[in-house]
Amino acid sequence: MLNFGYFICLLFIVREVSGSIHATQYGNGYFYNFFAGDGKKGDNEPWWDASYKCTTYYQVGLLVSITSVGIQNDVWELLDSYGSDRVTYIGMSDREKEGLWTWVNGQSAMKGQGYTNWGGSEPNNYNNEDCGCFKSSTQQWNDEDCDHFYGFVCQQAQSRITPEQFTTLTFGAANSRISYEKAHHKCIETDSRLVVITRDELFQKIQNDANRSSSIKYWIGARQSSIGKFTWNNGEEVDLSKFSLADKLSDIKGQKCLALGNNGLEVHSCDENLDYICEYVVPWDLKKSQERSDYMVGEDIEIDCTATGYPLPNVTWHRDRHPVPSNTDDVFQTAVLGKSTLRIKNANLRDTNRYRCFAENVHTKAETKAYLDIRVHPHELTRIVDGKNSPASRNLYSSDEISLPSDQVIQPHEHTAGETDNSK
Ligand SMILES: [Ca+2]
Ligand SMILES: [Ca+2]
Repeated sequence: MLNFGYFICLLFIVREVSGSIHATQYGNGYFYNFFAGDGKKGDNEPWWDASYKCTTYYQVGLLVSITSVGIQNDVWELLDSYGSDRVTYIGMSDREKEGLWTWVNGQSAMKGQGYTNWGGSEPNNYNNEDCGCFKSSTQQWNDEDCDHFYGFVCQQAQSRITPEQFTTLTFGAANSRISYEKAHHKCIETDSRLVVITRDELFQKIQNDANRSSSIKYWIGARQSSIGKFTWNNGEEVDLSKFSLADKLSDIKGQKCLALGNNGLEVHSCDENLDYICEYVVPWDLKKSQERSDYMVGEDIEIDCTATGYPLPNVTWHRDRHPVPSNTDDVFQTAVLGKSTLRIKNANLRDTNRYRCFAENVHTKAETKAYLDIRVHPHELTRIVDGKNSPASRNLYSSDEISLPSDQVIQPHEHTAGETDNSK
């Protein structure tokens, strides 16, 4: 058995631990990870261990610093479905100096200095409490003992996440070397593909490991096309200048495929029998085509949500925790692999809601989501009151006809207020 047979993504191993919760989310330019356990099992940790798990063990940033109402909302969105009695560690403490509350990113968590959301009489340092928690029951913060076992939320700038965090590599058995075509199909059998090495980081990662053995060569996911160029199996052209090719192309008969050898990339006849490396990628990098929240009655709304991964993820918009239908005329989604478009035709006040975008593929071990609050404002209603013409619309409700979730407050649109004033 070869050493690198154990070269498996850490995140993947941890996700397999029974009795543990792992949820991920994108929002406000951050990637959030929530880890928790069942009782003291899984990922419930004292505060310092939680902090260590974010930075070093899972390598997904720092314990979350809730320095804005947007981040506060993201954290609640992440925790909301995991019970109202939950207490979760967040990235603040006054361990350095009693009473001086500081986020792990260095910003102040003191009342009156930027955004805070402490509970009524908190922080009260009851029996010398030095670590910050998010209480799901109130969605407010409390200081608690640092040695309790709680779940925790990590936060990483979206710009700093890398594909390698989401990629799991598997190496073919060393004693069963096969042709490129057979290796290609072996990977497909496990919903994987021959590895695509378009980033130096992944190349280095594999190369470091492959160097431990002397003469093993691996099929990777690139071959020569009919027009002579080498193409990765995701369609991208191979940048051969990045690699030092050991062999002259003209010396090789038949169709040519790329392999990874001891000295880097090599060209071989596709019929040779070599080892191989498969990869799969859990869904990540959820992106919405726009972050705009405020719309006026009568507008057409169209928002894409895209996700990366291999196999390409299924992406689905939800509203009220149910999938948005695909077969209706006014509010619907159209999905292709890796992307779904939320469409709201001729928006009305009832379309005000929280919309969630989920991504999953066959390898998903955790919930990956982003969300968007859409608010539709009664602009057209004001224009009728003003005696002006209004476009034909199915949406001319008076506001008292509309029942909204209690947490949704419709604010008058600024533009509307200005128009009303001018007409007087
Ligand atoms: Ca304290
Ligand atoms: Ca307290």
